[in-house]
Amino acid sequence: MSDPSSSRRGAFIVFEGLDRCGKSTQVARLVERLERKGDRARLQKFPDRTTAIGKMIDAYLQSKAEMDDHAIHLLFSANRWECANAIRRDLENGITVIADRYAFSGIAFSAAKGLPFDFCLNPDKSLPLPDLTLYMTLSQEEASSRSQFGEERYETVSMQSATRQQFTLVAQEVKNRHGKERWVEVDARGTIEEVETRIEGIIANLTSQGVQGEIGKL
Ligand code: T5A
Ligand code: NA
Repeated sequence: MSDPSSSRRGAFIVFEGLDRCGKSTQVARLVERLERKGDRARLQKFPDRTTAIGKMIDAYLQSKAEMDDHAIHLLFSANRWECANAIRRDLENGITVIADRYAFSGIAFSAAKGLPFDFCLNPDKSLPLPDLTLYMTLSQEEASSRSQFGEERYETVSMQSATRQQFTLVAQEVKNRHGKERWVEVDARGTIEEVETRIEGIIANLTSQGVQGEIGKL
């Protein structure tokens, strides 16, 4: 008899949300928790500021470099493409990949600056499709009160508010094209532990059992 678990692969789980909503905190705790349990998991941060492209993005975000809006948009996407093969390989090898932001940030932030939505969407098409995206929601008042808000380029109230509107369109696009079950909102209010418990409830099955079937395409 064939082992049904052999056809399972790792889950690709993405965390999204506006700046300072607590993504990195939750992603780090999740990966640690999985590893403590003995599961294989890997954190993938976007932008990945360690690559050559990532260093250009970092300089832009810190306002140490200026760039055309289209050009920086394509660099954010290129930064995902340079990581795409490693993500696929890990998923196929049964590793859970947890991403701190992904293409959805790319679309929402660039569209918020006024670039056409379709232009923002196109460069990321065919990237690995997340099995689940957790969109963390927090009011602007609460996000702005968290430490270091305002240090990087997009951390202004007007930019965050425009991005919040674009994320609504991105969510609709994902649900229409890939199914409602792939995009779930998480209330990011409350203590770190309270948010963690909410997240655990949502992803428990995905991380413990893996996923059956091919990796989809964005
Ligand atoms: N971007 C990104 C694009 O324009 N295009 C793209 O394609 C991509 C991928 C950098 C910017 O790049 C843009 C979006 C961004 O503007 P980043 O590197 O993810 O993206 O940004 P960071 O500055 O690292 O992260 P964020 O600002 O988004 O913060 P997080 O990760 O949401 O929040 P976190 O966990 O660092 O927490 C923020 C603070 O709050 C505290 C933490 O201790 C920390 O001090 N905190 C809490 N406080 C109270 N209660 C809780 N529950 C808390 N949880 C965390
Ligand atoms: Na972060």
